[in-house]
Amino acid sequence: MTCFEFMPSDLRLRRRLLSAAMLATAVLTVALLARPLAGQPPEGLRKPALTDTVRALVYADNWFMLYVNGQLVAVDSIAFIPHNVIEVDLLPTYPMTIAVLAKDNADPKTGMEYANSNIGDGGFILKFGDGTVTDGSWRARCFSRGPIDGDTANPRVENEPLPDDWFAVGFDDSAWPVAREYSEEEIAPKQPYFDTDFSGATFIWSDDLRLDNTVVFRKVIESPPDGRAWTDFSRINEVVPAGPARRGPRRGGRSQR
Ligand SMILES: [Ca+2]
Ligand SMILES: [Ca+2]
Repeated sequence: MTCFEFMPSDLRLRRRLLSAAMLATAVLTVALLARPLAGQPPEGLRKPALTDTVRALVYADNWFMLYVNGQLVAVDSIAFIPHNVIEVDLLPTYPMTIAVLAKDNADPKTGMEYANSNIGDGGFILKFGDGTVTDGSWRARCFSRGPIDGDTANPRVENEPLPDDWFAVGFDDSAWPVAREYSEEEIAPKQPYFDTDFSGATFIWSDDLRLDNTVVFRKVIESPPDGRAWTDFSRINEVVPAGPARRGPRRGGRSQR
């Protein structure tokens, strides 16, 4: 016989309902605590290694700056010549939004180079270690062109300001034209390009290789082109990484990163 049997029936019913509600609340609380909430970083995320990175190869005629997922990750260290290849390592996160500001060498007032004696050509090519490459599916929008009509005797330029957020992940480029593909013969790249493996990638620019001097390229890579399950380390600073205990300074005084 329980104490409930001495109580009025409606009171016993309320007590039982209250007990059931408390038990259900406890079970739900335990269940919620036992699994990570949506949007929280996974527990035990290991520290990334260089093997988790993709190598980015970029050749621009003449200069570029590269944003990945809204972050500036590379700037061509040589503004004009010699033509060079920039290589950097990236931790990939997908979808991956790539945005590039590319510039041909051109006087902003004439669109010409070499003391306004010549109209130079542009050109851009990119290849990532995950299989990402430039091709005609990229967006390409020209923001500075000249000399208009190729008129070198009376050179004029047309400039448009860049949108403030041209490199942002959520920037709407859907109304932009797609890039035009160019052959190696049309671009005539210099030796550093041939010393680098750009196989599978295609040179791109906007419609006029000679007169379009400042071009923004954008592309969203929805998933790894190589199909590899790349680990997303974008939230590594929100968790304590799993891994061996941190060691003290090595001989020579340099501490482990
Ligand atoms: Ca030009
Ligand atoms: Ca050039």
